[in-house]
Amino acid sequence: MRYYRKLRFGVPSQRRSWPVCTVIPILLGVVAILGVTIGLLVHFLAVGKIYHYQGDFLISGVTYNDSCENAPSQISTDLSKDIETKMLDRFQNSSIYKEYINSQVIKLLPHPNGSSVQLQLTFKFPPAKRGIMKTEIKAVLLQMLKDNTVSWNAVPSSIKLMEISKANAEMLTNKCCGRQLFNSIRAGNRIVNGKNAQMGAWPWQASMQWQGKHHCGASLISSRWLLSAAHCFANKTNSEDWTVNFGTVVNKPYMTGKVQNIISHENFSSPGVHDDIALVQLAKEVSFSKYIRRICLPDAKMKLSENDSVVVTGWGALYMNGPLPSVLQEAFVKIIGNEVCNAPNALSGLVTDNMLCAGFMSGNADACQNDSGGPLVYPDSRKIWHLVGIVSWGDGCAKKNKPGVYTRVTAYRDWITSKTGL
Ligand code: 4AZ
Repeated sequence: MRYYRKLRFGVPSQRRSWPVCTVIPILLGVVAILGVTIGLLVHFLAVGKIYHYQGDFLISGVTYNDSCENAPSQISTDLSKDIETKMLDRFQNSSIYKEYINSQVIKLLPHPNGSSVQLQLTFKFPPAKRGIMKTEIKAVLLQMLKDNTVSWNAVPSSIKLMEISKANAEMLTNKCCGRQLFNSIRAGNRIVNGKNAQMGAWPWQASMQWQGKHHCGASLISSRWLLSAAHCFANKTNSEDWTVNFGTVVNKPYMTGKVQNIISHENFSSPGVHDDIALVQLAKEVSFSKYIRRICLPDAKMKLSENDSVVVTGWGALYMNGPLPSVLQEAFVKIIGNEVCNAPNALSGLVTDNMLCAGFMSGNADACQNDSGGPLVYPDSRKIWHLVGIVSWGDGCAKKNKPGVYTRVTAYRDWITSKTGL
């Protein structure tokens, strides 16, 4: 009887213990599924993802030709700048201003009856909004074109918009000159007093390596040619001793190239450092990528003004007779007029019209040993970069009243064409 009772009570008591070891895993399972579902929902509905678009529209009657591979003409720059300014203003004042990241004109190409304008746009929004966003972006662009049918001869009905991958968005600008991977300009002054460059920030910068060691800088100006300083090659004329490295970390290049030919300026003379310019021809064409791109050559007539902001980059000494960095350094410096630079307490008449000075009269930031041959670059109104100087010489590095001296590239524009056809 006692046994029976135990059995009778045993059954329900067993039932009561069943949920403890089974319900917990089930509960955990349900919580996990709920968690994943909520996670997915949040991801789909709330977490922003970056989306890239390519846009195109037509301009009637006027032929523009800016394939972006060479420096744009003033007329192309003016139109592109106007389109970029109005596009930015339109998106920032639209209902999708929070999703807008940036937009730019890539190319202006000749087209039967006029020109075609190629745009690239970037937005950030949750995947659920993909359909509506495309419609809204197109509507904003359409309205912009309707408002500019007269000023640009834009054909609103021609607007096309296509979502593209991140890789394709980067590829749109790979062949362009003077385009950084990210067009972010960070002010910085600490090269002497430079700071580490970001990957892809200065994709035309090359390291000229002599017998496998960094010796000078150079700038990629086409798939086959680099521009550097003649004094880098003065006692090192054999092209087989030289290799060209591209990348941000000097001894970890993205790519290495062999040198076929070095053309130093015929009139280069070492003591006074006149005509300190040289062309380096690669044995093989480089293929442009997001990290390896060319710099735009300035028009021979381009004028710089005193105090214009420019950037010098290189793997040169961190101070006079100091160590070399492994990460590319960048320094934001200012153009200094030749008259100021030639003052008796400064470089006392040694700076010719074919040279330019950049830096600060107070010292601060400057190029130094082994930066020679490297680029001094200037951003135009659209942040497209132009090679205005080649690091050439100086009295020490970042010394008070002794700014860096650069070969003035505009003065050699025709010499470059005569040797390369560029
Ligand atoms: C050099 O020795 C050198 N401060 C290059 C640039 C400057 C000074 C020296 C400019 O190659």
